[in-house]
Amino acid sequence: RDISLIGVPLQLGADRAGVELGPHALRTSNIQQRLEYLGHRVHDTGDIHVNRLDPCAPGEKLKYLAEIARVNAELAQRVAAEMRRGHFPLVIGGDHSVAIGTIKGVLQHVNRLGVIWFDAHPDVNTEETTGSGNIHGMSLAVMLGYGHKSLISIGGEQAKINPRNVVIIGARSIDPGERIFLREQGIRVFTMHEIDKYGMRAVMDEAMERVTDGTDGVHLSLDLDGMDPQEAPGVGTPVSGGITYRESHYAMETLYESGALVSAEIVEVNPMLDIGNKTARAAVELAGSVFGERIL
Ligand code: DIR
Ligand code: MN
Ligand code: MN
Ligand code: MN
Repeated sequence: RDISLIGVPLQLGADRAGVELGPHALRTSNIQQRLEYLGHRVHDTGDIHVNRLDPCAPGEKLKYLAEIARVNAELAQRVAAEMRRGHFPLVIGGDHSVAIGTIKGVLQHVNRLGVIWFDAHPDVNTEETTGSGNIHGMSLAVMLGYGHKSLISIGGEQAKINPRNVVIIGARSIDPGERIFLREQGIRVFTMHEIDKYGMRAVMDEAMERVTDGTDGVHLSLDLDGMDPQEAPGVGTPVSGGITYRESHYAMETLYESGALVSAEIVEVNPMLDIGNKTARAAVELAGSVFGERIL
């Protein structure tokens, strides 16, 4: 398989320094070599340029909106172009607002897209419900057609995903407004409670059924804070009680086996908050499992 790496050194969506170093950390942790060892051809297309901005006004509800919209519009074009030449787009962030550009780009090629959202958070806030004003907490809502016009219009307003084909895995920090939104949209959320109760195997069985039901492909949105902070401490918003190292790999291995994956992003790795290089290393190891690495 041809895989195109696209780096997005964006931190404006998290409004926290360090996550812009994520692409560099994943590269120096040998993500390219790891995937090439599995037999893939990896094309590193470099980073998308992000402008440095002055801190925005306090209390802002859509912080750094203009630059985040600009970067994601460019990312959507880059992703669409890589898919046009038959490559699998693997976006490395950067904060989770980059999901907007990735998925909008994928939707130029795949009409009905299933989405696996691996995350401690559901990221379904809007301008109305956000407490932080951070756009990385809004990206899944945008993909469902809710949010600021300058974000939902990227790649066309009709480019969105069906809530029936979205699953969230690992959620354990959900804002009050998000709870209402998830219920209204009927999104299947596998919180840590469901993972405890049924186990990752049963969760992935149902998850894969949902995201492949009537779709033409599946996107993986991998936020490293979905993993337990003991395994992935280098994230901006750690929440204890997360997905274990093996459960995470099992989920990635299942995705690979399905053969349905068409695109992916790995986000929220923050080397400035990491212990050693543990989180970037875990991210690269998970990427291995996503692309076919097996123990035996
Ligand atoms: C919180 C945190 N729900 C927010 N979201 C994060 O700011 O909207 N998402 N950290 O990954
Ligand atoms: Mn090629
Ligand atoms: Mn997230
Ligand atoms: Mn998160």
